[in-house]
Amino acid sequence: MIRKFTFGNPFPTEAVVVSCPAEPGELPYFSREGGSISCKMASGAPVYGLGEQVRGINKRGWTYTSNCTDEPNHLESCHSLYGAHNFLLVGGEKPFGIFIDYPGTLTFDIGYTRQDTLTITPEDWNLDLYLIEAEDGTYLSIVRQFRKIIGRSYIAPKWAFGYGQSRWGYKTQEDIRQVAEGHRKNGIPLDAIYMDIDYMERYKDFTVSKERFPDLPGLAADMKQEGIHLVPIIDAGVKVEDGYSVYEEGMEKGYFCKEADGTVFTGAVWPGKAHFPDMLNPAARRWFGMKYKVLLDMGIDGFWNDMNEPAIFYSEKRLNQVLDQAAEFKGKNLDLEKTNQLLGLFSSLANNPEDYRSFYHEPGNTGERIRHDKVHNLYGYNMTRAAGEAFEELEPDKRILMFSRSSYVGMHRYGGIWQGDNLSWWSHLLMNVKMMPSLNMCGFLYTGADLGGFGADTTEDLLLRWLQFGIFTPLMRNHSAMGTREQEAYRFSNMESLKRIIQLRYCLLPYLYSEYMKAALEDTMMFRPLSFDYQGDPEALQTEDQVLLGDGLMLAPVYQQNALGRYVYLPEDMLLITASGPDDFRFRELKAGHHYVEAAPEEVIFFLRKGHILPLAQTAENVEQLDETRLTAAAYLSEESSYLLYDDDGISKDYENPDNYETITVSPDGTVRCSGNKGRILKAKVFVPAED
Ligand code: MIG
Repeated sequence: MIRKFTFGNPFPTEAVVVSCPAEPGELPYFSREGGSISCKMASGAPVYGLGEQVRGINKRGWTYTSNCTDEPNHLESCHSLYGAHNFLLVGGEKPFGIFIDYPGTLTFDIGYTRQDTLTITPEDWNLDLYLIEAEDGTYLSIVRQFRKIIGRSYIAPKWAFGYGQSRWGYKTQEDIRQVAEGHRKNGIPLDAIYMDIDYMERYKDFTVSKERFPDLPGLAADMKQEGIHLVPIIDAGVKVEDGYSVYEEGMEKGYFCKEADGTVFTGAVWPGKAHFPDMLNPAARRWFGMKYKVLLDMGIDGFWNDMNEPAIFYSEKRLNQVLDQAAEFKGKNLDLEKTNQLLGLFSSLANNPEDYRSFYHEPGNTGERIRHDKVHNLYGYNMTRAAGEAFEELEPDKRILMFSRSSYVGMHRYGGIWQGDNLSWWSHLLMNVKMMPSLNMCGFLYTGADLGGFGADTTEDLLLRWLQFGIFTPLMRNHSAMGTREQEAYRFSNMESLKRIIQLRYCLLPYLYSEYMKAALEDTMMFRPLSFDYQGDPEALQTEDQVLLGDGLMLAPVYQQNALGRYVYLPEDMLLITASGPDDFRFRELKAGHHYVEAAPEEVIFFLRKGHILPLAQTAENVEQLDETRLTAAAYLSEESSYLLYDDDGISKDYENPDNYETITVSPDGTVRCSGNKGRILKAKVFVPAED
């Protein structure tokens, strides 16, 4: 059951798409004091949610702030990342969900100030609050009800489930061809190459550098011949430059955010001085979205939206103030305090809250304005919505790949997200694991982290272990920052192992795609904490480094350097699958309980649950080449069981077609059959659980 409570005069974020009348009267569960609401958390009860955030799957014991931020370190001590996903699931005797639909800064103190108390504090009380009670006592029913009111999650084209290679540093079309060649020559599968900011002419959105990419349509066509899609980046800020049509049109039509006195706000990002399109204004949004056509017309069919918190390196005004203040230090003897003051001046330039308070949006066509900081968390959402709405208009029957850095609940309908600028740290591999279920709760299904790590130098063992987790995430992209060690799979002495793991991804695709599509179409979660399926099992509740994936899998990634295995907790008997490549699957039954499971550097380990079936394909060079008519169904069962396979053409939007569903049925004696008329030929590999 969902109950809505409205306070003050909320800004219409359009996060919720189902109309839901607000209740009069007191808010249950919570007490309100000053500007906060609080409730007690039962001892040991988990609190889940918040999507893209630091720390555990269970969020208890820290304080988190929804304030979309370009946060380059993702340290345990930070409070905000790029997204604002204000949904929590509070466990206990009577679990409930809470969604605070509020576009400004919002703090969730989850047992930080007082261990047993949850306190939620918005900057003001103009908001809608949704309380969701479990229908059948399960955590999943809370999530599903929430997901139902926020609308169906974005569905990516199937090719976007293949392996992608990216780097901030590919500068020319020759560089792109070399990346393709590096993969193809070495037999490493590849479906996408990402183009970072250097493809543009002086970092201007919707332009292509004539010197470095003289023929993008030709390049895109050649790549497509090899089954590779090019995916360019789009930045939020529009360069200020006379003669640049996007800038000039935006100025003419008044589509950029303005300061209080009506002058257009200037902040600096990559291209230097830039203006920020008013993504909250429907006319400006449509205008910006339609610009993607320039690239669609060149044969591009995927994009990533960056810097849309929006990140601001500095504002013109503040920079001048800081330079004046800094000049006062000239010729002085700077002691520690003075040195820190000087350094502080410069470090205060980027993403300064004062800058976010100095410009406005015009969300309606009424001329009424709202100050940016009050709706800050909606900017990235609406940039991606701009693109999504335009794609709907320009390419109504085709899925376009889209994922964003910044997001708010609601954006999940228009695109996925990548998990931002992580570092090549082992701890960030674990963070990637933990973020998956939290993001799924909030509707973000198409997601993944920069595999191998974005900042800092990766190592070949880290990349290998990270890929061993990345083969399970919908977005599987290797990305790294300028200046760091090159990290394409073919750069390393363990290339053969890396390649074999990437090949494994393609074997798993029938399962991964089915689970993704079912999660999207049924408002459910592809990645779940163990406690969702084993509610009431205290050890499952405490397990933070294993996750359930779809119908029948449990993942237990190795995330420590030099480890040759790991401890795994099995809530029930499971079938251990150890694989080093597409032709090497080994199976072993393990009893419920704790085990040390070996995993040599080149081996990934994961588990098939009792009564479940895992369809596996032969590997392929790319998604298009994948032959899904021949499948092997690995099964762990003692009585006949079935698996619901979803498949479609991967590009059009006929999701509801019943032909997309087939049932694979496997018996303990090894017979296997498949409903539907797609002519699949199945083999079964059945493991019958031993009697206790
Ligand atoms: O602040 O476009 O998160 O993926 O490579 C750097 C350059 C701007 C941040 C993105 C990252 C991308 C980078 N961008």
